[in-house]
Amino acid sequence: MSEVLVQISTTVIEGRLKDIAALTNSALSSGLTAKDVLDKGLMPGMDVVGAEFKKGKKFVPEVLLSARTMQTSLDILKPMLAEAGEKMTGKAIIGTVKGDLHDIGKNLVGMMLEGSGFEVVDLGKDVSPEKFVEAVKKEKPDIVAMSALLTTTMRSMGHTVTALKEAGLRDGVKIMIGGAPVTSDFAKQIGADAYAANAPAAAEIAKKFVSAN
Ligand code: B1M
Repeated sequence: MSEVLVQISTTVIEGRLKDIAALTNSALSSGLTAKDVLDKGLMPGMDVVGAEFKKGKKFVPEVLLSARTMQTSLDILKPMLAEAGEKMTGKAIIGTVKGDLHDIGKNLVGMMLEGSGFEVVDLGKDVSPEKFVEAVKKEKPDIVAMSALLTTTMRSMGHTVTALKEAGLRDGVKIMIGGAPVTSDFAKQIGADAYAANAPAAAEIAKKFVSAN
């Protein structure tokens, strides 16, 4: 594999934010495509970060730095990917549910999804069921990802599933939920399709959902 792609992977793994733009530009000027940089440089790097996080070898601040490093490169690549009509893995909308202002975990999940090739529409925090419904109508995503960090706001996840059902949109999307107080049992209880314990798990589950389509 091209040396510069190996360097890009390593730079993501090590979270060397200041080096990634120059490396991305150098890969592109050497004739590699934006898709090469994404598939053979950024994604393999982020896969390693996800695996190390799962094993407890990397911690949240390091993962965030790697995700930001990847994001910086993606910002350069995105217009080229769009121009080349490259198909993304899928489309996801993500938000922290109504009443909840915690967004660090949600941002991490969003970045991991982007690192797995998803187009991510981030609705932000304190997102009402109605806003999720509007966004599903407008964006037509494959995945709806919800985050909640408070026991008091978890119930809004259920309200969102109900609102999507009432709007006739439930069957067109896969619904994933996560956040510290959330469990797999709770996901079943509210009729979500999956619970993800952390950002790499969310990305893995989302990839499985779209590849099963
Ligand atoms: Co708040 N807070 N907070 N807080 N806060 C907690 C969550 C709390 C556990 C602290 C405590 O009491 N020990 C507690 C909740 C108790 C409960 O309900 N069980 C709490 C409380 C009570 C509150 C307030 C009510 C405090 C007050 O004002 N009295 C208030 C509520 C405000 C509101 O939301 N309406 C409040 C406010 C805040 C700050 C604004 C100060 C700040 C948030 C800043 C921000 O997010 N921009 C804050 C913070 C930072 C925390 C703690 C310290 C850290 C949360 C965090 O970012 N963790 C937290 C205590 C703790 O967890 N140690 C706490 C790091 C993050 C990477 O992890 O979000 O769990 P996490 O995300 C993980 C997974 O959960 C999963 O993947 C992520 C990465 O692997 N995941 C998903 C998350 N979302 C996912 C979505 C998915 C999949 C996976 O979709 C498919």
